[in-house]
Amino acid sequence: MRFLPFLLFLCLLLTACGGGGKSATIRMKDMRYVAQEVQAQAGKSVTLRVFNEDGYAHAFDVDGLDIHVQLEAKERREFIIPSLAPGRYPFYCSTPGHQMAGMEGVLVVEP
Ligand SMILES: [Cu+2]
Repeated sequence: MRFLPFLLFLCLLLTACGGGGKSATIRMKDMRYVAQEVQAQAGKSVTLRVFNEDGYAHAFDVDGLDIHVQLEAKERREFIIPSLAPGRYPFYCSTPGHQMAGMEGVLVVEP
């Protein structure tokens, strides 16, 4: 039972970390972003979960947040952004031809 205080502490820590932030899921499917507009709140940490549901690779690019990553088929990635300034952050897939085919969206951060 001597681990109990540690476990309680861990629970509190996880609650504290998880309580303030919000998460947003961005799914890629059939050569597009399933939700083309994703909302977040300014000044709070946001966890962006990006999931490539397609059977081929995509990219996830947000110039305004300096995010540029490749996602293999069925790959998931998570980005924790400590604090966002209000505004619109367009995202797109930089794999050649994909943005032209409609792979773009925007992260809207409300004040
Ligand atoms: Cu793509």
